[in-house]
Amino acid sequence: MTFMSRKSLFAGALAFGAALTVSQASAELRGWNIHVPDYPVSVAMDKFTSLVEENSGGSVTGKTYHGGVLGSQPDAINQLRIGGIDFAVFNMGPMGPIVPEANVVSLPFIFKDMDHMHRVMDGAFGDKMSTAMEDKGLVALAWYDSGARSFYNTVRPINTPADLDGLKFRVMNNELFVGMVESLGGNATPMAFAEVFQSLKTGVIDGAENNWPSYESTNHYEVAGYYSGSQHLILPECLCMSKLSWDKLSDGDKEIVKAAAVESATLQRELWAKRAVKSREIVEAGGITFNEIADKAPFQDAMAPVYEMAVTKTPILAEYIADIKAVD
Ligand code: BDP
Repeated sequence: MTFMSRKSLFAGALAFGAALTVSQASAELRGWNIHVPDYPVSVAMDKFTSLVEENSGGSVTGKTYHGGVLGSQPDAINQLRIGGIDFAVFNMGPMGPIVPEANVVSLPFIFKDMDHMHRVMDGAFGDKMSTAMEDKGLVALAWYDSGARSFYNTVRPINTPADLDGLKFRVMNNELFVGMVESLGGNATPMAFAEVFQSLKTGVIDGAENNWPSYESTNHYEVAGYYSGSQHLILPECLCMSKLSWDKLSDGDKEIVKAAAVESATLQRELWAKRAVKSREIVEAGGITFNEIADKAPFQDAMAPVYEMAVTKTPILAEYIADIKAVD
């Protein structure tokens, strides 16, 4: 064998190797996630992909890109719809601008507590929501937890709506959340999750709202030390797949993916409950000032215009609100 032919053989082998890598890479499902790798959502998403890989004998593989490296949530929802990413865990809050029916779970105080939210989402209502999402190119595989969101800020404890007066709060991308803060007398600005820490630090905003684990994992507690237990939003999160990616799976693989998603949600909910306790301990040890809100009625009463705005824009929400209220 001449030197030349050995060289071309080597080049051919390299090209073959590269082609293999490319086709393997394109077969791997890409997952978007906003959270740091040790967050309950992240650990559960890793469980999801490992179950899928194991149970499909490696014919379906996936990798989740944690920490929001694939972009902000509103962008990622659109990317998922066009198949730019294959799966993701989305908070249902920023889902409303794409799936108007989803706004029902973004109505403040709509759920009595986490257990009520589970009963609703795990029942017939969850299926209704999935259908509405599927019409928009999003296949809802399972529902994850994200606790209850409360207000926090750099200035003072919030005990009554009047305490929001003059304060500017970051909200997730949904006009309902702007309405929510403004109906309480504060100012609101939608902003990407990744920008909140710096904006709190530099005073671009005075506060935000989130659950204990996100308040802790983002270090927001280090710069906004007043956390007030308003618990105004209990938002489920969705492990979703792009309908375009879903439709490419065989029936057998669909079953495997769905079962893995449901199993990952069970793990996520267990991890969530533990992390909520741990995160609260961390931030309290870190010196934050926490206050319970003794009387939440003025906050709830102030939400009437938000409900009205939502129903006027999407009349079917009246029926959805009744569905949720009918679940004990
Ligand atoms: C967290 C949610 C995450 C949201 C984030 C936010 O898990 O999906 O992006 O809040 O406030 O609790 O943007």
